Amino acid sequence: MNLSVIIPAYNEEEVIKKTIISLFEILTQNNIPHEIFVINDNSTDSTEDILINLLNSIPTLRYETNKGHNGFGYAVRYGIERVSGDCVAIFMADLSDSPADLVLFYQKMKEGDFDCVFGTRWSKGGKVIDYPLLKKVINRIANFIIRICFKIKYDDTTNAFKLYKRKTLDGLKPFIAPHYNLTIELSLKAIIRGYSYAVLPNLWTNRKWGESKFKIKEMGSRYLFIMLYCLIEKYFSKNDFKKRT
Ligand SMILES: Nc1nc2c(ncn2[C@@H]2O[C@H](COP(=O)(O)OP(=O)(O)O)[C@@H](O)[C@H]2O)c(=O)[nH]1
Ligand SMILES: [Mg+2]
Repeated sequence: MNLSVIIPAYNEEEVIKKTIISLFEILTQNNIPHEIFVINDNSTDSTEDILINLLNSIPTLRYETNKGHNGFGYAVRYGIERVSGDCVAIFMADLSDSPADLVLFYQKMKEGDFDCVFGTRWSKGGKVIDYPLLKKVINRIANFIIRICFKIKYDDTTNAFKLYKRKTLDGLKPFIAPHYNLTIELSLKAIIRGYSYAVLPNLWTNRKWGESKFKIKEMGSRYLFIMLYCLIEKYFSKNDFKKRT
């Protein structure tokens, strides 16, 4: 099972090299056939120069600049359209997610033949280090509302780090979300369309380098929009978009 790792990156000069090298090393040690596909979003710092240099030493690295509209969601969607792996991970450039967890996600998907593997940072075994307090309060409220509305037990829909089969992603189209809200669009659609998923605990560490691009004020209404969109699909679409077997 070939793995494609999609990394959206916007101005990550301080950390992108570390992220790629750690991923490459751990995936290679575990004999996981993979490609690491970085989507650079017209970064204005030296992210692109670093990527060009790394191409010489990391044989599984590929990068492209998304010249279209900028944004986390557009970058991830750009990647989804261009990867070739049987399964696709979305992984953050700032090394907030743990490369070791990706190996566990991959093994879980392979062993159980799951359509998706999702992480939780909040249930038993999951962990966060230096999670900003305001963000945490909003995160827990948002995930609680999602759990009630969608009648699910999974408590970390907003966690961006997830693993999907490529076929599953094909079944989640058309994609709507341009920004961070793509994270919940993909996972909620996977759940309501009947794709199987396993949940594993994962570790999230606040970035030690660079700056967060996430702005709650800009994203709040966008998350609500996508959540309502998925709710409408869940309750009114008569299962027209369900997984076909
Ligand atoms: N390609 C692309 N990546 C982005 C954009 N905004 C954020 N990212 C990446 O998305 C990931 C998460 O963003 P981050 O700023 O760390 O958000 P936070 O962890 O919620 O504070 C990082 O890998 C960023 O480089 C964007 O507009 N385009
Ligand atoms: Mg981050």
